[in-house]
Amino acid sequence: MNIEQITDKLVEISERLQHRAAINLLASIEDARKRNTFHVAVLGEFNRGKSSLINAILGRTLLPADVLPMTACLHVLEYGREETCTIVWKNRPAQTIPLTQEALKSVGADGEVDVTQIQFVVIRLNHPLLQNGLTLLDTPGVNDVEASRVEMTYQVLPHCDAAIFLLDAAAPLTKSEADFLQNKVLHYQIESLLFVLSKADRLDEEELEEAMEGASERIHQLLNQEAHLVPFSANRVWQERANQVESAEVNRLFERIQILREQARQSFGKRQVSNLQLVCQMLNEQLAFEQTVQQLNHTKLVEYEKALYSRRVELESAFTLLLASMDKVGRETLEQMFRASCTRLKEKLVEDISYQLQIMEGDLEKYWNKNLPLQIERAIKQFAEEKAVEIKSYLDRFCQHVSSEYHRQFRIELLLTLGSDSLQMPQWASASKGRGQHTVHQVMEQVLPVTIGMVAGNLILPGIGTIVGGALASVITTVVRGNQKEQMREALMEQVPDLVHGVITHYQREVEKTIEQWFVQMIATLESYHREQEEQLLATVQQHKDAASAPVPAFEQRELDNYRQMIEECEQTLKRGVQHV
Ligand SMILES: Nc1nc2c(ncn2[C@@H]2O[C@H](COP(=O)(O)OP(=O)(O)OP(=O)(O)O)[C@@H](O)[C@H]2O)c(=O)[nH]1
Ligand SMILES: [Mg+2]
Repeated sequence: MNIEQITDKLVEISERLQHRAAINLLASIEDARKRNTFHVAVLGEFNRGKSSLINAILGRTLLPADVLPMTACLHVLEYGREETCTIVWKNRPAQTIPLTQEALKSVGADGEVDVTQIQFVVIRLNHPLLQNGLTLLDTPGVNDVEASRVEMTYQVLPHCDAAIFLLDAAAPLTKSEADFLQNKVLHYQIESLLFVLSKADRLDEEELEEAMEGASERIHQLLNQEAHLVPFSANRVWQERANQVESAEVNRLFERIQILREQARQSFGKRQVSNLQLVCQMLNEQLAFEQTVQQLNHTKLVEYEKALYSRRVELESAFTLLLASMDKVGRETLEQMFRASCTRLKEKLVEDISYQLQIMEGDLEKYWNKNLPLQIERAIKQFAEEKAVEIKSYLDRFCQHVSSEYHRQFRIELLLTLGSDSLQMPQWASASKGRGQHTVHQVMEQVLPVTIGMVAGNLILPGIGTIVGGALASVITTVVRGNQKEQMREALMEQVPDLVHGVITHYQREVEKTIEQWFVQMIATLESYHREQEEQLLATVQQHKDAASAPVPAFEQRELDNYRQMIEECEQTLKRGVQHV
C-alpha cells in the first residue's frame, strides 16, 4: 500500500462512520500533497496584533484591527496577479467584494454580514513576498467569546504547514495559550513554529529582554525544544516605512519564515504519516465506541448511570474535605513556614542594624537615610531569593500529593463504578471537553509559577525600597535633630526593633496574599477539573445510552471487524515506513 491507497481506505471508513474530524484531517492531508503553496497560520489570542502584523509586513492597511475582537473569520492571503477579494460562503456561490479595509470590516466582528455562513475570505495580492507560494492565514483569536470563531481557527490547523504564534510582550504564554499550543497546534503535528512577542514597542529594552527570557523559558518547558522567538512591533515597522527605512524586523521575520518553510518541507513525509496515524487512532476509538454499544444493552447502561450518579453524591463530601484540607493544611503550613522565616529575618536584621549603629563613627543621619534603606532592601531581596527555592519545592510536592490523593479517592472510584468493562470514550468527545486528557498534577501546575525565578519574582515586591525609605524617614523626623551624637544614637537604637518589625510585617502580609492566591487558584482548578471529569463520565454513559437505544444497530459486527482489520493494516504499513507518491 502506498500513502494514497492508505488515505483512500481511511476516507472510506471515516465516511461510513461519519467521523467529521477524521474526514477533515484526511482532506487536508490530500490537499497538502497536491498543492505547492506554503500555508502559515498566524495564531494567538484576540488583540495580540495578528492582523496588524500581516498588514505591517505586507505594507498594506487592509485587514481591520481593533482593541476589541475584530477578525471574525478566516482570511487567506495569497498571490494573485490581479488583486481580488472573495468571500467563499458555505452554502452559496462565492462572492467578490471590493479589496478595501471598509469592505473587509463588513466581515469583521461587528460587521453586518453573518460570518457563521462564511467558510473563508480569500485575498489575492500582487505582492512579491507572496509570489513564491507563501500563503498567510489570518485567524480569529482563540480565546474569543464567540465559540464558532474559535472553532474556525481549530478547523484550519490541519491545513497549515507552519504557524506564527503571537504572544503579548507584557504577559507571554498564559495558561490558555499553553493549552491551545499543546492540545491543538501540536496535536496536528505543526512543529514548524515561530513565536513572536508582539507590540514590542510598548516595553523598554530591559523589560523586553526580561519578557523574551521568560517566554523562551516557558516555551522551552512546554515544548521541550528550543523556542524560536522574535520581538515585533507593527507600529515601528510603519514608522520605518514612513521614513523610508528598510525594516530589520520584517526582514528577520521573513528569514524565519524561510527557515520554517525548509523545516516543514523536510518533515513533510513524517507529518503526513503522523497525521494518518492520528486518523487511525480516531477511527479506532470510534470503532471501540460502536463495539461497546453493540455489547451493552440499554438496561445495563441505565444501571451504570444510576450507579454513577449515586456514587458521585457519596463522594461529594470527601471531595469537599479534600478541598478544605488543601487550604487548611497546605496553605497554612506554607504560611507558617514563611512566617517563622520572617521572624528569623527580623531578629537578624535588628541585630545587624543595632550593631552597626553602635559602632558607627561617621554621620548617623546619613547612614540612616542613605545606607540603611539599601541594606534592608538587599536583605529582603536575598531572603526572597532563598525562600523561593524552598517554596517552589514545597508547591511541587504539595501538587504531587494532592494529585495522587485525588486519583486514589476519586478518579479510580468513579471509573470503578462503571464496572470492569469500563466504557470507551472516543477522543473527539473528550478532547472537546478540554482538560480531559491531562492529569490533575499537570492541570494544577499550570496555575503555579513555573520556575524558582518566577517564585522569587512573586516574593520581591515592587517598590519595596520606597516602603523601607518611607518608614526610615518617619523615624528620623521624630528623633530630635541637633541632638548630641550619643543621644541620637540611643534614640535611633531604640527605634530599630519597631522599625524592622513594621517593614517585615508589611512585606510578610503582601507575600501571604500571593500564597493565598496560589492556593485559591489551585483549589478552583482542582474543583473545575473534578466537575469536568464527572461530566465527562456522565456524558460517556449518555452517549452509549443514546446509541444503544437506536432501533436498529448502526453496524453489523462483521463490518466493524472488517474496518478494524483494514485500519490495523494501514497502521502496520505506516509503522514500517511507507512509500510516498
Ligand atoms: N503599540 C502597539 N499596538 C499594536 C501593535 N500591533 C497591534 N496593535 C494594536 O493592538 C490592537 C489589536 O490589534 P489586531 O491586529 O486587531 O489584533 P488581532 O490579534 O488581529 O485581534 P483579533 O482579530 O481580534 O483576534 C489594535 O488596537 C492595534 O492597533 C504594535 O505593534 N504596537
Ligand atoms: Mg485580527
